[in-house]
Amino acid sequence: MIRSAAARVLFGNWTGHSTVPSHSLYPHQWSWDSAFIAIGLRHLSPRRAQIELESLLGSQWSDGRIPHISFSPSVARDAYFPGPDFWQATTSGGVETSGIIQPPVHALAAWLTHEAAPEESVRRNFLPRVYPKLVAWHAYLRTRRDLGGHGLVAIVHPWESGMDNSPAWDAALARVEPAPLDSFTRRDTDHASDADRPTDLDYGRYVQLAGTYRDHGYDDATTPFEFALEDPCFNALLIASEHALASIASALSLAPSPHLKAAAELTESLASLFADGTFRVRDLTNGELVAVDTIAGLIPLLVPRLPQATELLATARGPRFRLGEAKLVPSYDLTGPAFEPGRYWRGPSWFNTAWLIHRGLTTLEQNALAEALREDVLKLAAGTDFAEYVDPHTGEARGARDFSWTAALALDLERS
Ligand code: 2M8
Repeated sequence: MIRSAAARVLFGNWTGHSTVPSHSLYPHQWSWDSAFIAIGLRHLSPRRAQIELESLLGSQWSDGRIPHISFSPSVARDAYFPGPDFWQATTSGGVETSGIIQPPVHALAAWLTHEAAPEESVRRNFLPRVYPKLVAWHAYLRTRRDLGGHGLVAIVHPWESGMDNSPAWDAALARVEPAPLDSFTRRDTDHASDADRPTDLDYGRYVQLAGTYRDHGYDDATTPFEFALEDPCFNALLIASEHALASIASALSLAPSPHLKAAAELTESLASLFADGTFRVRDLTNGELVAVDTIAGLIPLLVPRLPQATELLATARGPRFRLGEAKLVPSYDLTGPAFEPGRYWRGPSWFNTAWLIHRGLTTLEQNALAEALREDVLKLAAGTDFAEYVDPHTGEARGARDFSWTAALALDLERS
């Protein structure tokens, strides 16, 4: 049942070479969405899953970065804000893109896509074609984005975290002078309730930060970043993806050791973000850890052989996130002062983070918890028409419906 409903969503959102997260709210190709989508698509069409990732890699910049949006030329230029006219970025291959990035789930997705149908992968020469691009992507992150010199990647915009209006960004964002509200027109609130989306003040600051980066040619060495933070989710996903690159290298008869070394170094550096039983964001403006607990701090559960796993699992099960009792896993501390059950990344539960936590629980052999979470994902995805996110207390649908990664990841868990 869920398989055919999820397939309907994914085929409906397919554009011929990639999948939009949602035709109404997000009508282009998004970076980490495509990775999650491939993880589900591989069960319907391994070939399509490969093409999804290959088309995203087709928008890679010459410096190695994978932009967070690859714009579709067949969609109206003002259908989404900020669109191609705002970002003013075109690759040497002529693809219009944004200039910021999103969390690096891609190598993990590529490996899982290969594993789903190794023969089709070999026939299409999938791994040899994507491997060098994924290596260049990670090299960009580890060299150009280690802005704090701690051996961790820094994000320079809240959108780069994928968790746009997370309360973890509030203090850093408060220092940013917002762009005037009459200088841009939001499109998101045409398609989703104002109460489910970031505020206008947040948007003014997002626009300001993106505009500064753009006006400095997206140059990481010369942009005066007002917002630069080390995010545990982003770095944990890089570690998981380095492990995946090691598997890909082995499959190609190449040495896995550089990737295992990178994963070990990153895991050691990640330890410097551990405080109060969880991983926290480091604000590079003052060097301090931000005492705000979000789902980002729990994502390191999926890091193989994580030294802090036992404590982190206790935090996930405790009053802040109530893993096993709440619907999926809340995006923000249920006891925190900024908690809002319906507003985007400030409390609601998301399906991609549930999938990542499920992967962590499986790695840790927490089978009962993993199975309960898997059942919750399947029930809520089917029962909400594949909502973008849900209220963590009631499971009520929020944001877009027929949302691609919800369908893809439910499909993946249905098969696991
Ligand atoms: C949301 O972010 C975009 C900006 O990138 C937006 O609000 O317009 C986030 O949930 C992000 O994680 C996601 O990749 C994107 C598309 O689904 O939407």
